[in-house]
Amino acid sequence: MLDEIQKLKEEATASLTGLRTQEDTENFRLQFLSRKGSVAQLFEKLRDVPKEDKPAIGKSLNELRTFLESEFESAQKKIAGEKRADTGSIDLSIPGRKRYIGRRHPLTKTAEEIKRIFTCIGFGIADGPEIEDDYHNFEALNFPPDHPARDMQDTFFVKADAGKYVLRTHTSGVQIRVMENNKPPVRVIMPGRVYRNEAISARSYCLFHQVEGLYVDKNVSLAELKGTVAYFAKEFFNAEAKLRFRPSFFPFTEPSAEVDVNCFLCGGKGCRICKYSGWLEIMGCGMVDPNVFKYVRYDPNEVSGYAFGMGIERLALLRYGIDDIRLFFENDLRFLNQF
Ligand code: 2U9
Repeated sequence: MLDEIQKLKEEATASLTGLRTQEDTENFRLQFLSRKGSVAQLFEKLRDVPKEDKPAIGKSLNELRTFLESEFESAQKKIAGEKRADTGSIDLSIPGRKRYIGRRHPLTKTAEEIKRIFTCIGFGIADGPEIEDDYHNFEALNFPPDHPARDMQDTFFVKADAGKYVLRTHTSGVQIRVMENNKPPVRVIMPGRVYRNEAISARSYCLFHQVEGLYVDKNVSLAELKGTVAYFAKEFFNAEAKLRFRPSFFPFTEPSAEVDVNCFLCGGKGCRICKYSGWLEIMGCGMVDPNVFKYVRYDPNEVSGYAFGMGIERLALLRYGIDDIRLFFENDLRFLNQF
């Protein structure tokens, strides 16, 4: 019986090496491993084996069956794999799928660059609510009660509490909160989203992003404001940037100015981006109005400060030479993939 087992093993092994098609494998299964196959027939014969030989022969038979089943399974898998490749159900010549690599939004990149520039010279970063109360958005910033910015035409009011809460029109309310909660010196920037009730066009959108800055301490001077703004312009635009401060007016600063940088595209000769003026407006700034200090219980005789504000969209438009602010909000991948 042991000889028969050995013979069957050799026969089956030889047969396994010749399997090529699925039909071959099925024939092999029928011949050796089915209920009436050669292995099963040997198990039948086990009944007639003398009792004392049964354990050894039974063990040998079991080993043969396990061996053939495992070899059969491998042969089956190999043939199935070859078939799939042959028949074209997997086309190995198709180029791989390109992985889409995400990237940062141009506004995020611009905001991160502005934050880097100011944190390098000791400014902290503050954050506050987008739904702001009238006090922090207007009153404490020295806006008179009849100021046009308080009008429905310019500001989004939150309906549930008409008149009391607004979608913040600037991040300045955060500076008020910072001063309410901290003693001077204060040196922070406030990046964030702001809202204005304006007609949507290539130049303006109902929401945009600002970075405002505030420095309050003893003896802070206009010269320090100019130095900080010049440092920013040289870092953000180029080291040769020339600046122009034009007198302006804001309720929260006195004196106030708007800042222009010489056009980095045409070098001041005049081009489409600078509207042929040679200058690009980049921000507003000024010395904090003493009235604002009174609202936060700082003594205007003890401290002074400067503040500035810039629109992130405007700086990104200038930096990347884009002419429509709406592109930043449409999330068209053909636009975003260029950054
Ligand atoms: C406090 C005191 C003063 C922030 C300032 C500007 C000038 C300014 C505009 C730039 C373009 C807004 O985004 S924009 O439309 N901002 O010109 N902002 S000074 O002054 C402050 C803020 C807070 C307590």
